[in-house]
Amino acid sequence: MKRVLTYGTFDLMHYGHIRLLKRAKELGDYLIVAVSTDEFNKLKEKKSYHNFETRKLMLEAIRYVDLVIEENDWDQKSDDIKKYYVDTFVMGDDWEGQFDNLNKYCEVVYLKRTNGISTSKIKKDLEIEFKGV
Ligand code: C2G
Repeated sequence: MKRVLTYGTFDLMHYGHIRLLKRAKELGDYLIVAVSTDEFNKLKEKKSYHNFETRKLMLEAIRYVDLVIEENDWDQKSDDIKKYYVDTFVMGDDWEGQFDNLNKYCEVVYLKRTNGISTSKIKKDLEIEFKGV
């Protein structure tokens, strides 16, 4: 069984996230997603619309996802790779090169980011659409 691991905030789940998760799953048989806790989001200077529990619930409902774990800090990745016997670590290519150090533990794959969609774009578009409503 080939095990794949990825990390993220996954706020306001959109098709860019879904496409990433789909392609990550296609690299193996079992996909683990580490979702940033609200506390870690503060460290990432990300304010998410949905809290951790909701983002975890939404990820668990996605057919490509087999297990959702917490992401609490930047440095847990190598421990997670060992703990879950991960074969492939995956991130979108906006992170290209940032996690190459993990290739001493497992394969590192960067997948093309989906253009034209992002959580911040959704927030901005809605702000414009509903300004003054
Ligand atoms: N993503 C994508 N296409 C988009 C938006 C996001 O492929 N249009 C990918 C990102 O590249 C990332 C994943 O979806 O691999 C989750 O994106 P975010 O929730 O924005 O995660 P991020 O804030 O990048 O956190 O330790 C790693 C961090 O937790 C990653």
